Amino acid sequence: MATLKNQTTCPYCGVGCGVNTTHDGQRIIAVSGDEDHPANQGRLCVKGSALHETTAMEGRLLKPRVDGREHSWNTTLDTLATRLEGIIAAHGPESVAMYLSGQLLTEDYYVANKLMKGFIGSAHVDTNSRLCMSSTVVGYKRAFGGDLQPCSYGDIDHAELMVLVGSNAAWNHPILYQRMVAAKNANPDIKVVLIDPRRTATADLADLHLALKPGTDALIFNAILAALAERNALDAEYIDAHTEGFDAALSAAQTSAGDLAEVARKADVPLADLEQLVDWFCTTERTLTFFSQGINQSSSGTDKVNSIINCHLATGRLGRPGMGPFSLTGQPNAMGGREVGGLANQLAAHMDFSQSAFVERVGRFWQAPNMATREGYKAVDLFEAIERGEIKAVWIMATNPLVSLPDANRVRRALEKCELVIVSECMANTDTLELADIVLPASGWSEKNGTVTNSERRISRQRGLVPPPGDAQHDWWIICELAKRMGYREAFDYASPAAIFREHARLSGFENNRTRGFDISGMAELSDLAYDSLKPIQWPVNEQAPEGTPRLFADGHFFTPNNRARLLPVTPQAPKQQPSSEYPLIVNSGRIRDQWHTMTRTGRAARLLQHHAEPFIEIHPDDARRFQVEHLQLAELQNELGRYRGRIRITDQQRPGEVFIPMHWTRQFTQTGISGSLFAPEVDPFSGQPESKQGRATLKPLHMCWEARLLVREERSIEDHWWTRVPLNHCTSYRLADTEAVENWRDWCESHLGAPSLWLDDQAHQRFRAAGIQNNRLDWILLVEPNAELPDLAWLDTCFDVEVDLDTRRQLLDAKAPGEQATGAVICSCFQVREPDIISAIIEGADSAQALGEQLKCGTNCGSCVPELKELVKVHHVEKSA
Ligand SMILES: Nc1nc2c(c(=O)[nH]1)N[C@H]1C(S)=C(S)[C@@H](COP(=O)(O)OP(=O)(O)OC[C@H]3O[C@@H](n4cnc5c(=O)[nH]c(N)nc54)[C@H](O)[C@@H]3O)O[C@H]1N2
Ligand SMILES: Nc1nc2c(c(=O)[nH]1)N[C@H]1C(S)=C(S)[C@@H](COP(=O)(O)OP(=O)(O)OC[C@H]3O[C@@H](n4cnc5c(=O)[nH]c(N)nc54)[C@H](O)[C@@H]3O)O[C@H]1N2
Ligand code: SF4
Ligand SMILES: [Mo]
Repeated sequence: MATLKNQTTCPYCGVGCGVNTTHDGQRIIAVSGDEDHPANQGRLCVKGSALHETTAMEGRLLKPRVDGREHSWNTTLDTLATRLEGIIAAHGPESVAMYLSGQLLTEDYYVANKLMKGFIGSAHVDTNSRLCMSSTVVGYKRAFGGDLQPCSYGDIDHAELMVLVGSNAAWNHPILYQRMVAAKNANPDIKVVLIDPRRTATADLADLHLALKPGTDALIFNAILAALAERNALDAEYIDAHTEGFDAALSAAQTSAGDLAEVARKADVPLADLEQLVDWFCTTERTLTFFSQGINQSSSGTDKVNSIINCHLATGRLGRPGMGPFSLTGQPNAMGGREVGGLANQLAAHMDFSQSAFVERVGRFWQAPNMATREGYKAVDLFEAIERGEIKAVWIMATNPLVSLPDANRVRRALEKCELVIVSECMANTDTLELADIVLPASGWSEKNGTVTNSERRISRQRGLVPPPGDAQHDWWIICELAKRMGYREAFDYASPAAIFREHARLSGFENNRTRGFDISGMAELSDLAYDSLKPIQWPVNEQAPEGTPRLFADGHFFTPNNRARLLPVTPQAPKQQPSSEYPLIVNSGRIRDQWHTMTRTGRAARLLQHHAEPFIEIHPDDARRFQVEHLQLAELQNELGRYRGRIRITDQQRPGEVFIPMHWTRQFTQTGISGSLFAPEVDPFSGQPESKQGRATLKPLHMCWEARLLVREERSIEDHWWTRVPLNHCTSYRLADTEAVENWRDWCESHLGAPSLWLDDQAHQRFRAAGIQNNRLDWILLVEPNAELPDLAWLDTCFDVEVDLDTRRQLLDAKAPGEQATGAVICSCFQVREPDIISAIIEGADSAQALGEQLKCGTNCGSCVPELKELVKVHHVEKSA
C-alpha cells in the first residue's frame, strides 16, 4: 500500500516539536523529528518517538454512550441538549459548567468557550491549566499587562547564565533541555543553575544546584533583587523609562531578604552557593530564568513568579537576545487555551471580566445572546460547587480530574453526586469515565485537525492524517453540533477548523489598537489552503509583523494602561500544607521521564513502562531508617485525606524530611496510587492554582508476606490484593502482593484464573508457579515468591506469542528463559539499553556517557538518559576504586 508523509506537531509537552509522519491513510506507521520545525530541528524525545506505538486502535473509545448504553450521535446529542436545557430551565445557566484541557486544540477550545460564555451564559468554564500555569498567567498579567511570554527558544543560543527554577527540563522538556546542553557544550563558560529541592536529572547540566527548602524561592529572588541594588547592578535608566513599582518591590525585598546569611539559613542552602548565584546574577547581562511547576504549583505561586520577573525588570533584562523570564509551559496547547480565554476568569482573545467594555465587545463580536458578565469558578472551587449541588451538570473534556485534581477522593464524591456528568475522551478506560452519564468518543492525535501554541508563542498545525476509529468525532464538531441543537445554529455553523481559526484571529485584532498583546489578525483571512500548509509562526502576527514576532517588549512598550511594566512587592509566604507530628513528611509530586500525566496513552506502550513500571516513593536514607522502610519494599503514605502506596526507592537525591512521588498512576494501573489523594486543595489567592508540590503525610512499611507476578492474555480485575498493572506487548503483567498469606495457591488459581495446566508448589521456599495453557497457547502464568525478586518479563511476554511446546512448559516452571536474557531497568528507552549491560560496559572500562554511547548507542538519540548514564558511571567508578 502506498505510504504518505506529512508534518504535524507532537501532542505531549509544551516544547511543541514538529513531527514527520509516515502513514498509509489508515494508520501512522512511523514518526521522526521534523528538521524544518524551529522548536526541535529534527529531534524527538522518547515520548515523541513512541507516538506511533500509542495510536493503535485497542483501548480507544469508539461509541457514544448514554447511561451506560451505546447510541448514535444523533440520539446522544439530542439527549444531551434536552438534559442540559432542562437543567438550565430549572436552575439557570450557572448550574452548568465545563472543565477543559490544555490538550484540546485551539479551535476546540475556542468554540467550547464561546458556547459557554456567550450562548449558555455561564463563565463556569475552567481548565486543567489552572493546575498548571495559572500562576504564571497572573504573574505575567500583573507585570506586563497581558499574559505575554517574552522569550524564544533561540535565546538559549545567546544566554550566558541560565537559571532553572522548579523545572526538571531534562525529563519534562527534553528537547529544549538538549538545546541547553548543546549551548553549554559549545561554550563551557555559560553558567547553569538549578533551583530544586531534589537533585534531578537536570542537575547534570548545572554548575550549581541549590537544593533549597521547598517553598523558599521568593526569598531567594528577593535576595537577588536586594543584592542587585546593593551592588549597583540595576538598570536605572530602564527602570525609569519603562517600569513602575520599583521602590515598593525593592523595599519588600530588602525587608524579607536583605541579609544573605539569613536567607541561606531559611532556605537551607549553603551560604557560599547562594552567594555564587547572586554573584552570577548580578554580573551576567544575558540571563534567562526558566521556571515551571516548582514555582507555579504553590499557594503563593503568583508572587513567586513576580519575584522572578522583578529581577529581570530591575536589570532591563528582557526584550533582547539571550535574556528574560521564561515560563516553560507543560501541555501542548497550554498557551492556545490561554489565548482563547479558556480559564474561568478570562473572556477571549486576552480580554477578561475586569471591564464591562470587554464583555460588551466580545458579546458584540459573537452576537451573543447570553453573555456571562462575571468570572466563573476556578477548578478547585468548581468541583466544590459540584459537591454542594450548586452546579448540576459538568462537561469534562480531555482531562482526567479524578486523578489530577488535589484531594482526589473528594473530587470522586463530587462527581458521584453530580446530576449530569459528560466526558469527552479518546480512550476507553479512564478513572473519570467511570463516573460519566454521557460519554462522547473524541478523535485524537493524528486524526484531529487544528493548531497548538508552544512555550515560545509559536502556533503550529496538528494535522488530521488518518480517520478516527469507530464513531469518534472531533471535539469542535461535537460542541458545535450540540450548540446547534440548543438553537445557536448560525453562530456555530463552521465548515472546518480553519473557519474557527479565522474567527479567533479576527477577534484578536477586533478593536485592539495595540491595547492587547495577543494579536494574530494577520491570519484572519487565511484561506483553507494557507491554513492547511501553515508554517510554525510566533505571535503577534499582524500588519506590523506579518511574518510573526520572535521578540516581545523590544521597544519597552507594555500593555498596562500607562504602558509601563510593573514590579510587585513580594512578601515570601510559607507553603500552607506544613508537616506536623502526626504527618511529619513533606510530600512532593511530579513527573517521570517516559510517562505522560495519567498514562492513558503512554501507559500503553510497553517500552515506556520499562524505566519505571510501578508507583514509587523516593526517600532519603535517613528517613528510610527513621520509618523503617527498605529499598524496594512496598510502603504506604497516609494523611487525613487519603493514602498512596508505592515501592520505596532510597536515594540521597532527596532532602531529608521530604519524599517524592510520581503524579502518573491511576486506578487503571494500580490499586492505591493516586498522588492527588494526598494533597489538600490549598490554592494561590490570585490564581487559584493548587499547591500540588507540597503535601504532608506519614509513612509505614507494608510487610508483604508474598509478592507475585501474574501475566495474562486477557486483563482481569483482582481487587483482593495490592496490584499494579503493566501492559506488555503480548499480554498484561500484574504485580500482586499482600500482607496476609494465601493458604492454597492452587485454589487461588482456580477461583481467579481457572484450573492450572501445570504447577510447582515449593512450600519450603514459599515459591509457587503455575500456568494455564489452552490449545498449546499460554493463557496465564503466575509466579509467587517470598519477596520482590521476580524473574524477567521480556521472555515470558514472548511466550504468549508462540505455541508452548514441552521444553517451554518446563522453562515456564523454572521461569527462566533459555540462554542469556536481558533483565533490569531500561535506561535508554530509545535503543532499549538496560542497566546491567550498561554496568558491565562501565566495569569493562567505559568511563563516560559518551563512551557508553559509542559502545551501546544508549543516550545517542534523544539524550534524556544521559544524566542517568553519568550517574551510573559515577557510582560504579567508586565501586571499582573502593
Ligand atoms: N515526561 C513528561 N514530561 C512532561 C509531562 C509529563 O507528564 N511527563 N507533563 C508536561 C506538563 S503538563 C507540565 S506542567 C510540565 C511540568 O514540568 P516540570 O515543572 O519540570 O515538572 P515537575 O516534575 O512537576 O516539577 C518540577 C520540579 O519542581 C520541583 N519542586 C518542588 N517543590 C519546589 C519548590 O518549592 N521550589 C522549587 N524551586 N522546585 C520545587 C520538583 O522537585 C520537581 O523536580 O511537564 C510537561 N512535560
Ligand atoms: N499531584 C499532582 N497533581 C497534578 C500535577 C502534579 O505535578 N502533581 N500536575 C498538574 C498539571 S501541571 C497538569 S497539566 C494536570 C494534567 O492532568 P490531566 O489533564 O488530568 O491528565 P491527562 O492524563 O493528560 O488527561 C488528559 C485526558 O484527555 C484525553 N485526551 C487526549 N487528547 C484528547 C483530545 O483531543 N480530546 C479529548 N476529548 N480527550 C483527549 C486523554 O486520553 C486523557 O485521559 O495534572 C495536574 N495534577
Ligand atoms: S520534547 Fe515534548 S514536544 Fe518534543 S517530542 Fe518530547 S514530548 Fe513531544
Ligand atoms: Mo501541566
